[in-house]
Amino acid sequence: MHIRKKRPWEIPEREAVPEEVFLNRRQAIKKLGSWSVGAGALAIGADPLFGLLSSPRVFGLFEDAKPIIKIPETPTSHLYPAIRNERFVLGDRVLTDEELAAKYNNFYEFSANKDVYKHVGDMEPRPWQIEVTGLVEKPRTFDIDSLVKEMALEERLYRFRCVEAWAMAVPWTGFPMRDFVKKMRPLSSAKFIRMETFYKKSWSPGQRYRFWLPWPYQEGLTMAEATNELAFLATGIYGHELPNQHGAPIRLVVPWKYGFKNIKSIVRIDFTAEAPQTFWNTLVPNEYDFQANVDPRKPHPRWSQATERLLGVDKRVETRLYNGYEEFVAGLYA
Ligand SMILES: Nc1nc2c(c(=O)[nH]1)N[C@H]1C(S)=C(S)[C@@H](COP(=O)(O)O)O[C@H]1N2
Ligand SMILES: [Mo]
Repeated sequence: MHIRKKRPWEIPEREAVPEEVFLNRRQAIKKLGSWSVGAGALAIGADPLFGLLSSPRVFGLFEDAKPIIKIPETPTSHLYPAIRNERFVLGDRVLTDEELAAKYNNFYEFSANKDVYKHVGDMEPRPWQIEVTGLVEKPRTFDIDSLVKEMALEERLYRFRCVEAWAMAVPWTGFPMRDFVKKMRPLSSAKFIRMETFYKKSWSPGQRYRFWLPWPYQEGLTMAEATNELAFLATGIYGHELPNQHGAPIRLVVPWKYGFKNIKSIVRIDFTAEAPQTFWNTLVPNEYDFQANVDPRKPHPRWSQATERLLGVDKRVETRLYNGYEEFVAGLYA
């Protein structure tokens, strides 16, 4: 095990701040909130005033007395942070600020704008089950915490590139999709893996009001892609469990593909013989194909993909083929 310096986002998790306390102390919080901006990553919960309260863990900046980052207290919380796998390094960029990543999301179930974090409050990441169906030896339903206990968690730093031409770099915690596929013993007839997000209108303004969209969100990979070393099922980010806006309690991370392939809040994993439908391909087939590999030479019909804007950085950088993961995945597409 490596001994390393504490990273800025590894601030100890602080205890809770129930909403009514915040509402009562709205003015004080506003002051603390602006003070926190100057203090960078320092958590508002670090104030001893708030240290007495408990669960769920909440930290970061506050807006209108609402936490931006809310971490559930769960039976597997003690497994975070996990040991970093040093094979995956960023190389050409630094990690994105945690709060920036938590405020600039795509999650159509909650919002079509970059204010997802304001609308995820009704979603409950526990209890949570993941149904594994289709062409496997033994279909099975996992409780999220038993699944996490069965897999070996690790941390990986990955670049991440949205099709909208912004990019970030974050530390994910989770396990290789390959390990999960092996555990399920797919039949030889299984050629694809289809994944599905929750369909629950009481949580999701998108599913209530944009009811004509092809819910639930679904995505897919070929079996070769799903068993590539890079394909990752993330249950955490920045050294703790995923907050809702990042796809709690489990989401896909395939860093050589555009962001929309990285399906969030998975409830079903289905092994299939045929290529599955996907949410974005169903909606706009000429703009979002099944493969969706990052490729600077292939423009989106409405914009160039040659460069990208790094969140929190004032300049654009050149987009790399397969988002810079050529050595891992080029063989898949030869
Ligand atoms: N269920 C679901 N998963 C989703 C999306 C979505 O709208 N719904 N958006 C995708 C897109 S377009 C991107 S860029 C990433 C964003 O992940 P992040 O918000 O954690 O950065 O989530 C992907 N996964
Ligand atoms: Mo995206």
